[in-house]
Amino acid sequence: MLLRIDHVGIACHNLEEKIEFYESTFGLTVVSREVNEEQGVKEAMLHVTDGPSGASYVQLLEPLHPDTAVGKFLAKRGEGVHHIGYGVADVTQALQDIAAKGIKLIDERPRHGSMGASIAFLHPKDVGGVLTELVETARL
Ligand code: CMX
Ligand code: CO
Repeated sequence: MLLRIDHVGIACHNLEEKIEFYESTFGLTVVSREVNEEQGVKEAMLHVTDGPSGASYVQLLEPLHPDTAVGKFLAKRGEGVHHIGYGVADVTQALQDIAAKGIKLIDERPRHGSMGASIAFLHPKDVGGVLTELVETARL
């Protein structure tokens, strides 16, 4: 069901500072910057590599307000890995298959993610403490 690691989501206080760090330390390149009001984030995707089933990225996330998913996470745990995003061919189908196994979904239906992707989150409590995102890449 999982095609690849699409991205690792990293929570930070200052997006511009973290972009500079990832660029200068690892030589990564920003391919997209977006504000996603629905998810409560200002974010950047940095390209890591291309594989047979698509690309992989680092997703840097700064909260728009303290009372958001990433804002609450930062207050509780500080900066660090926030979630893992896995590539899937069909996010609606994957959600249905995973829900049928009794795993709690955060999103019953896909939402809009970075770069036109359709995304959905699974609850960390049912995935061993890992907030897990499913990503269906936008078709060109
Ligand atoms: N990873 C693992 N556990 C997490 C977590 C995370 N990122 N965020 C919260 N939790 C845990 C908390 O530690 C807490 O555990 P305890 O009950 O043991 O203390 C529990 O989940 C509840 O946490 P909370 O702070 O009360 O937060 P909420 O329940 O309000 O929200 C969650 C938690 C996961 C449902 C919410 O963050 C969410 O809906 N996330 C999905 C959307 C999202 O993260 N969007 C931003 C990224 C967008 C993108 O990738 O494009
Ligand atoms: Co993500």
